[in-house]
Amino acid sequence: MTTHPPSRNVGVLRAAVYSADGRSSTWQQALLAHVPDLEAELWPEIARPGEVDIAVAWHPPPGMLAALSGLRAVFSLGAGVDHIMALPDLPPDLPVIRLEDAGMAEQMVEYVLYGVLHFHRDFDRYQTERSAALWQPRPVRRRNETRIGVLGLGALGAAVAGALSGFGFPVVGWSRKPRRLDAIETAAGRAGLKAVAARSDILVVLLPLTGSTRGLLNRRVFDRMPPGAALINCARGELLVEEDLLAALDSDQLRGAVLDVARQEPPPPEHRFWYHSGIVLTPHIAAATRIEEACDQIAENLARLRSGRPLLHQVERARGY
Ligand code: NDP
Ligand code: OXD
Repeated sequence: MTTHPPSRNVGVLRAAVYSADGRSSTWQQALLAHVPDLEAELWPEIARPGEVDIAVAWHPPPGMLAALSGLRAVFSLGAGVDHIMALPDLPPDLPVIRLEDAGMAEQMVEYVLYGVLHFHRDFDRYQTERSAALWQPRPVRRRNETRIGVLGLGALGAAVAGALSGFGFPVVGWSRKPRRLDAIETAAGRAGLKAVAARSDILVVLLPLTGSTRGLLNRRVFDRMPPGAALINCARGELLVEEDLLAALDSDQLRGAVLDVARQEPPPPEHRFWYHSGIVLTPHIAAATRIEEACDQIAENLARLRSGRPLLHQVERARGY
């Protein structure tokens, strides 16, 4: 159920901006350049918190939304909104807006293609053999012999599935509701997940983190995958039961994993993700928000907010994404 923000006849909109990655000022300047009649202040230096209309945030600290008592919407500076949905002070009816693509789909396609080729062309095995000074060419598989499953067929998953399929890999995609995509087999629901896992030599994860997806990548899924299959998780660390992945790698049920995310970021120094030979670990860089595209989306939504029209890319609070 999407809710419409109340229309209010305001000339100037007031925004509170906060980005936990230290780029709050960059966002503030970009928003001011894109949106006429916007007053944007940096959290927590807000002159009249009760008169702020919108929060624009990446990982807002607890207490920020509660202090902005007149908020009409909160905008995520990323595609994911789990950092907002988890806030204990998130008002139940406040519209939560996410970014859709905003330059991320193209980067995500590149990241996943790298991961897929890592396993498809045996770069993981050559890397291991190199440390033993082993010079051992392997036969090259055809693309149609490496089956790929893509979990999540939204803005990013559908772009990735389409690109891999266009490249000649057989792709099956999985979503919550049944979806149709050109030239891509699709499945939905829990039974669909079992079937997708069973036929994925490489499983790519592009699901949002919600109550239904937390811990979804676990031993049961890994046991269903073909022996020697691989995982690419570029969504959220909490989707994965990390101990189950490590056990699956140690027993050779899985051959390797490319991970852009972890339950704790960065993982603590002693975490096995840092030094496990079967894991490629990157610091949450698969796809970064492009500021220009993001500001265009926010500007369009602020024009809608002013005129009382429904906002774009609004999260369905009940389903969590
Ligand atoms: P979307 O909301 O566009 O798509 C989400 C997809 O996941 C939809 O296809 C949806 O199904 C599916 N889905 C959600 N819940 C379930 C479920 N319980 N069972 C099956 N399918 C489900 O998200 P995006 O594509 O924009 O982004 C996906 C995620 O990628 C983000 O939430 C974020 O966590 C992560 N991300 C990571 C980045 C990085 O750099 N590592 C960068 C950007 C995003 P349906 O189609 O039926 O609705
Ligand atoms: C996002 C991310 O959700 O970068 O946009 O993780």
